[in-house]
Amino acid sequence: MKREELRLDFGAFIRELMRVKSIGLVCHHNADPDSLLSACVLKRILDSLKVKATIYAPADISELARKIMEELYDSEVNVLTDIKNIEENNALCLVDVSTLDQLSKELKDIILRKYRSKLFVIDHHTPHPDILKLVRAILIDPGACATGELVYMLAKEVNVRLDKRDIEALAVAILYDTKRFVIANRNVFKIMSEIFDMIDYNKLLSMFHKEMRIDEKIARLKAAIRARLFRTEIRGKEVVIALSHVSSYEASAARALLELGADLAIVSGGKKGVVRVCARCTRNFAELTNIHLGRDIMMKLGEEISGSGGGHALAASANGVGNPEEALTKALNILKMRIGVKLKEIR
Ligand SMILES: [Mn+2]
Repeated sequence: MKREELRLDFGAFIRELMRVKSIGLVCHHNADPDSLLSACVLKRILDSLKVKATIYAPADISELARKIMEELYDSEVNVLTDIKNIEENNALCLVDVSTLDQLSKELKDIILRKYRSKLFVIDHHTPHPDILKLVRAILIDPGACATGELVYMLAKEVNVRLDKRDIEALAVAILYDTKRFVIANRNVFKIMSEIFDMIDYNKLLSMFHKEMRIDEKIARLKAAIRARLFRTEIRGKEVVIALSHVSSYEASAARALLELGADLAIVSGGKKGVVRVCARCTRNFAELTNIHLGRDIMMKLGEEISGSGGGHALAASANGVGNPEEALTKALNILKMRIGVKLKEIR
């Protein structure tokens, strides 16, 4: 199957699924709410069509996804994290998976050995060609915001009535993948308007809330108290940089400093000679300075602290040995070299 042949044919997809006696629905590595809840609702659709479906989350389930699934379905939906019996299924359907690399090596081998032309995919990412060579039927729309969106449309197209829990599960999948509608499209709002009277919107939103551990709260507050601040002007725009240290929760502390107003936050931490440094910056800072935190700061810092570092443009970290305050000074020096303008410390 070629890329050009991606077109949404709900009828054909379900017809092919109904020819299968038993199917394993496979979530991606560290299954998120979109992957897991889409699989749950897809199973309920298949149940009502008398197709035996089993859900697998072989490389585990994210904490949030598990929590929400339990809140919605109690213990009614069974998800297997063990794949020892997965080959009993006549076919597999990958849910929210766009490349076999999102699965374990073991499962990838099983698919390549046993499920050529017996693979289904329902997903909203651009598929990797490795998958398209193996599929029997697909429902892939890279323009969709969540797999939950496609599962909802599938249920509607094949006239399967979903109950309140299923509708809420799909709403959560959509809320999660759209970052509460920050990334959305017309169809997302259309679906939400269709289901809005059936869901308890505030309850669903509150499911995303996770109470922070007391240690994490304290680490964030200590990072704020101890922060050294620098200001500078880059291409006519003033920015503020915060440096701090904590004993744990460096990443969370760096995010907290950004939320408080820093354009760049670097937080070091660690105990017993092991040191970890995390950096976070705003997109605005990255664009102004052309600094990629992983490549330009943390990779170098990793070398300097006899460890390794790297990451993304806006979020990166380094691990090594030494003391957290020295590591911070090293990070500051790398930054000074790279930024090319004077940093003035705010006293
Ligand atoms: Mn997704």
